[in-house]
Amino acid sequence: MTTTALSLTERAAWKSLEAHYEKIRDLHLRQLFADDPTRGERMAAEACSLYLDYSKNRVTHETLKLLVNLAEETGLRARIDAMFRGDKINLTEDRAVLHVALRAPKEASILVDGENVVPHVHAVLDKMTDFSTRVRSGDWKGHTGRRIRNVINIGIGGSDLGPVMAYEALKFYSDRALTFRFVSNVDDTDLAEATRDLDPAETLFVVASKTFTTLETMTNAHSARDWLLNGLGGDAVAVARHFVAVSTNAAKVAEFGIDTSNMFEFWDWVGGRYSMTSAIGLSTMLAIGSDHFYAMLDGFHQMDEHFRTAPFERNLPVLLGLLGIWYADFFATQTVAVLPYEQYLKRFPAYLQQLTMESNGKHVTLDGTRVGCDTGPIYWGEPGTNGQHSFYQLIHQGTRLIPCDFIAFGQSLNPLGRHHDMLLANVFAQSEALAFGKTLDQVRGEGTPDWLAPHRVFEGNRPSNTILAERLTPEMLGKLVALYEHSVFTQGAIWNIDSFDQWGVELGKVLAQRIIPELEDMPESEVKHDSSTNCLIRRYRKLKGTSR
Ligand code: G6Q
Repeated sequence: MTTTALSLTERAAWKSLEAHYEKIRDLHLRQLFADDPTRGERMAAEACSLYLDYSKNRVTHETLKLLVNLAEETGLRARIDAMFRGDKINLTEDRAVLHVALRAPKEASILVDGENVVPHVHAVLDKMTDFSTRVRSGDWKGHTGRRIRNVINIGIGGSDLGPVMAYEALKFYSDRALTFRFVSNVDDTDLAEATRDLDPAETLFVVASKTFTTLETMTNAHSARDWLLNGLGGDAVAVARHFVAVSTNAAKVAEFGIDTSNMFEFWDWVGGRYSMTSAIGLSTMLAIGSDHFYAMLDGFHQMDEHFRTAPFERNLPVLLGLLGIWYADFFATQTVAVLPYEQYLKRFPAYLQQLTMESNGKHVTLDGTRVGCDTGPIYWGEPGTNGQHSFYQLIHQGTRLIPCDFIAFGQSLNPLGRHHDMLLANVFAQSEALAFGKTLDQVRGEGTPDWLAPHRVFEGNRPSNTILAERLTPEMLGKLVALYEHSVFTQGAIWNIDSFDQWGVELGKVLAQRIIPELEDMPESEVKHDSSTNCLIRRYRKLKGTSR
């Protein structure tokens, strides 16, 4: 058998990790820290002004060495090079994966099918800059001659989560004279609430859709157009001043009635969930301006370069990815909690859910065989300190092991007295409590009655990473997102799965298309699904009043 034919769990590096796991699985972080007083300093890495403390993980130096061996043996280096070179590493869709080209400097050259894509990227960025400057300055006027004061991004999935997350994360830097809303759900309420208090004469819609065929986005875009035309007297020429598109599909954009000179292009080598630095970021640029947007791109690029060039043992995304594999596949953990102690990052966990779970929620390897180990874990989280008063109980004292990523900044963007020290004291206290806990002896020593003592014990040995940086800037957000993008890449490469397709979202879409006419056009027709679906459809017909 050749090396490449080996499945992951047959590899020597994997087997060494299995044996090593048996040896250290019960080692307590208390012990590890007691044995090495410099652990907290040594088990940390810093790059691009991001500090990663990974010392509170259930690992030894040996563990890290073995994990790095695994990365090397599975060919991570070659996979990284293939991505940056523009190889078609998204095998099932036969596409290159080049979000890194979206933040490459002007002089860079990255070839797709023999053509340098970087000039195209910068041409679109120039066009976005010109447009956003005109909107922000009031030079771009609506149909009635009034300036734009409201921007509504209509998109879903990758065409929504990045823009929403970035808008929330960078609100501090945004133009507060403009109102931003994001409509994604086909639920009528989403669009109704987003438009209810706005004046159509001052509202710009950004229809963000790679394919320009997505059911939710197209339905919302058509209803938005109706809302606009109703408000502006029905003259269809108004659409040109109030709708722009972000898409790869010029034909569909024109069919919708948007002037393609108001279309901002991107390309099939940009995956939806990797698209926030493409024209999909138009709403972000409208909010924060082009200088801040370029600073964000620069942050992404710095982390891209770090990922591409740094040795694995000091490579932040690689370390984060490897630690994730250690827990998911050896400790059999099911989830990862992402806990930003920064209010502006409130949508970051939701964004990461798509990035991680759509990318690595796969059960077959690139060659189509079933994987031999668990792949992508479930990501979830909320900003701190709120979670401390709700679900942290389970992380501290429940029966499941939940690795946590704490994210915090040295400076608040809105300093208010003692708030920031209190916030940071809580991050440090949480990771300390998780790691070291409180023993029965300690609890008893505090005079706790015997019957109560077990309830007050914290076992500890609950792992976490802490990511610390100076302050949340556009550049820092870029670094942070790229850190996670590349940690997802690291894991996907080692699991040998296609992190860039999403076939799992297809079946539900197809079935919905089949059911829609059964609800709309043929309310009395016989339904031929399973008995549960039939029953639900009949009941819905009654509830909506189209059938008895
Ligand atoms: C992301 C996925 C998915 C996609 C949406 C929207 O990686 O591909 O979330 O972004 O389905 O697709 P459109 O941009 O084509 O409307």
